[in-house]
Amino acid sequence: REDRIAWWREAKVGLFIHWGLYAVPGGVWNGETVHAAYAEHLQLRARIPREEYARIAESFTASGFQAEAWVRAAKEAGLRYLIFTAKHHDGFAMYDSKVSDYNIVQATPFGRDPVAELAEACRQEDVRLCLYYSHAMDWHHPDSQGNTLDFPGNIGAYDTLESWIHDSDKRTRYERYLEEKAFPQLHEMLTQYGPIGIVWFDCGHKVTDEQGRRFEDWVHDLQNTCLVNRRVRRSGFGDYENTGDNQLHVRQLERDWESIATLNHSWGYNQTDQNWRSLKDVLHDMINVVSMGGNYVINVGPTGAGEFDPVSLERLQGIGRWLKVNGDS
Ligand code: FUL
Repeated sequence: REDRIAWWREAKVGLFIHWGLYAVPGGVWNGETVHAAYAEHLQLRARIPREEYARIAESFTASGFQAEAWVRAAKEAGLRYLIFTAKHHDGFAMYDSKVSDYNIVQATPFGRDPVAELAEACRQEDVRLCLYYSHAMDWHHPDSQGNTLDFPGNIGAYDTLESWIHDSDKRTRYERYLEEKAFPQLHEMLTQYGPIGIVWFDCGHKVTDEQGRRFEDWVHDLQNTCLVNRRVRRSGFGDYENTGDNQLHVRQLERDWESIATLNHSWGYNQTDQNWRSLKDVLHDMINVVSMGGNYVINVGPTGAGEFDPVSLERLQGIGRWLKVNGDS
């Protein structure tokens, strides 16, 4: 583990990119603003039936997507690793997946594989490619959590699994989702794109210790150098700790840890969220976190067209200017 985490300790700051089908509606559904801070949760918040949500893919042209532009923006900002949402809670794979045809290559007119293109651009620019994978929740797979009304008390993104864990039928179904989709997709992600820096799991409060451990081992068995974050299950799991969303510090400073922050309120692109944090505040938080020994990861939610919005770009440039003068390399 010491060898595995050395690059990450040195990197200190990274870039999160939340990009998926949700970027097209950008927080607005049928002309109405869905009052969710998290535009990537639109499907759940607006209670959009699976088949209807899936149709967003038909208008996903991503006409402005250029992997090099994203990676260069990270590099110029001094951010040395990039975490890309390979699959978020909506279950849509943003890479070429043979396991499920609910993926960007097969289901959209765009038809390209952004992970392959990002992997290449990251190699060129010497930025570590890391992949976010929503293992615990999948709102498309019929047997997963959080998507259907037959997981009572457990349909929201924030409930824990205890509400249904004693129901053997639901447990069996959930295991089926894990076997049919989650593990095989991780296998693809870790064998198709060369070395991956981190598999960044999320919502580990919805899996058991045993399932969390299996995910962790699965990643390390496939790529021994790949890190796993603690959200694979809970505190103490994975190679390092995370804060909650937009929180600056963890409670246990003895382990390596990372703080993640959005520039407005949403992670995915939200056309109505103009509540941008100032460059000064972002720099202040970054310095605060790094000086306490943590890593700081800043999030951008590109538009449906695949472009960073001008405000995010400006913040990234500001961070780059500051790090050039004050950073240690
Ligand atoms: C949360 C998710 O539910 C959000 O959508 C986002 O991905 C954030 C980084 O983690 O728990």
